[in-house]
Amino acid sequence: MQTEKLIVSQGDIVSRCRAINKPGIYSLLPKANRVDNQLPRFQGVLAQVLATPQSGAKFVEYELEIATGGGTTLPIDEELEQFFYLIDGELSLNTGGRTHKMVPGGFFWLPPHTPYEINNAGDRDAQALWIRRQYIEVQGVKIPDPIVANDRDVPAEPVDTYMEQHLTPYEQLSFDLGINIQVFDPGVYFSFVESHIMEHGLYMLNGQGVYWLNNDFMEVQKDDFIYMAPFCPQFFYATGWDKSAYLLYKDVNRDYIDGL
Ligand code: UGY
Ligand code: MN
Repeated sequence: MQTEKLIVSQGDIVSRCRAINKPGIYSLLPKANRVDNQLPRFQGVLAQVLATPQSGAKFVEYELEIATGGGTTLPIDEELEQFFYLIDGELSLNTGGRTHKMVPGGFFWLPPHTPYEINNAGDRDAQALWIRRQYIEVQGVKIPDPIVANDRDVPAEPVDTYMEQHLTPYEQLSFDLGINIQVFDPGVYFSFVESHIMEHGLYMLNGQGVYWLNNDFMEVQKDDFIYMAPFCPQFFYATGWDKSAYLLYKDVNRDYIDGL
């Protein structure tokens, strides 16, 4: 009986896998196909690795599942700039001698060498995104101060055919990354096919749609992750009945000769 069940599930790979990996072009990593990892400096925390230099990205993005009572065991203090976004649950953040209570939509950006600790004092698991990269300093441009805020306090402005919230103010040259939430009404699609030097880490927060990447169409939904390599042609149609939204990382404001 058990053998029979095993054979049925083994014959079902296609319907259980929407993951696509096209190195140097894009990858789609749905929640169902991700694997949990432990991380040093944390306890009660599982990390799903979404993008790393091994996948061609110039940043690292993780999804963290933080159990009640879990969090950092040592302050995180490293040379990298840090962005953290709380999708669900409650966390406390200690940094700069202050404690901040984080609720869903809460986020922070910290410059290199700004120690912090996080802890889940809530009564359910917390789900968060953690993005880190090497900050590229520019002579004469001051490194920005930390930002601790919630996306409900960030205004949305029209960009192209959709609405966009800038969680980091990427119009300021001091920021070398842009973290935006793009929000689409059902049926909305881009006005043009984008192909640009910036790479993207895209996490679907809500809704669903069809992503078109380098000539491939794929349906995407909440909790999917997409990595887009530089110059990958990209287009999005929002489908379904609710608004769709995703959190989008991109590298900005630097001379690309820095990558040589
Ligand atoms: O700003 C952007 O690059 C953005 N519109 N790209 C995307 O959503 N794929
Ligand atoms: Mn883009």
